[in-house]
Amino acid sequence: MATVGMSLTQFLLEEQRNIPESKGSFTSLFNDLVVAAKIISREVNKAGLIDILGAAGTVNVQGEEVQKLDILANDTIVNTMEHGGQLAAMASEEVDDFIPINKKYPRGKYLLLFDPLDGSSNIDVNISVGTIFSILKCRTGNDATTEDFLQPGVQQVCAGYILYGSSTMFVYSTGHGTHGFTLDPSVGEFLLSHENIKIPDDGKIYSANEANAENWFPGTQKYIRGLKDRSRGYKSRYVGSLVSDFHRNLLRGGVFVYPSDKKTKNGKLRLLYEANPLAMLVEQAGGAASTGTERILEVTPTELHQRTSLIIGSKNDVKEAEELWSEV
Ligand code: P6P
Repeated sequence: MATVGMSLTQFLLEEQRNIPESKGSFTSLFNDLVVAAKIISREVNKAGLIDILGAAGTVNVQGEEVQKLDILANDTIVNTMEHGGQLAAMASEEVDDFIPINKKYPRGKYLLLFDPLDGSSNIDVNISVGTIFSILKCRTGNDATTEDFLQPGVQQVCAGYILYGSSTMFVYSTGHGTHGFTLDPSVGEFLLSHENIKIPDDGKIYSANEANAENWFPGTQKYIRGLKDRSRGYKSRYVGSLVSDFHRNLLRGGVFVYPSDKKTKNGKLRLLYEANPLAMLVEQAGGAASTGTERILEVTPTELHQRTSLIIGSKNDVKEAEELWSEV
């Protein structure tokens, strides 16, 4: 029986008891991920104090300038996760190809995909950033290839994010609800603070980068224009950090829209390690996630760093957007 303040590790063990086929391997993998999250949290929270701010000068596969914390977060996850013996391979937003497990370590049956520090361009101005992760089973055993990662989001066995904000939160789902834990630095544990999160069916917040409006397709423009009708009482809230915008809407209700448009035909956000994990979390919380024309979790990926149009949040808001959506 879960109680507020229960540690994430205890909660997971309780949850695993309800999943007959689960062995210790998933729990061991998950606990390694929790350790990585605590290390990244420590570094992100120190960032203002040590000379780690500022771009590292390199450019990642997305063509974006890489901040030093991006590198640290990526390396922390890889180094913490690779020796646990539960992974067949990993994939990171920061790395072109998938990351095989060093031959000196045993391999397992899971695949870990992650955006190590989403929203990193906000680090220098102290806006919250986050790690987003997705866990799949490697269907070909433990000798992974890129194709093993190209599974629709409904195949995820676990998804979650860590939000490094005014407090550090770990939010995850294994398909049995979406649950939130808050780090108590004095104990060094994530403690249950938001059990079985439910997103309101209707929100009063919309999140979109309206500087892109002139490139939006007519359906998007019509949808957002409709939300501006003052009688509907919507507020616009856009941080520019996906995990922050998503987390606020998850708790209060609302919709986040980053559509494909005339300039970015495939959208900006990544399907495998951004849209899919958040889509699993929001559906487990009673919300919805769509490309505008298709349920995010049913999109069959064709490449590792594939982009997607994303509408995600309160189910009735997403439904209204889909009714108006157009791709031209
Ligand atoms: P724009 C950050 O770079 C990010 O990947 C997400 O965290 C965020 O939601 C989005 O891009 C912001 O993009 O084009 O509005 O700056």
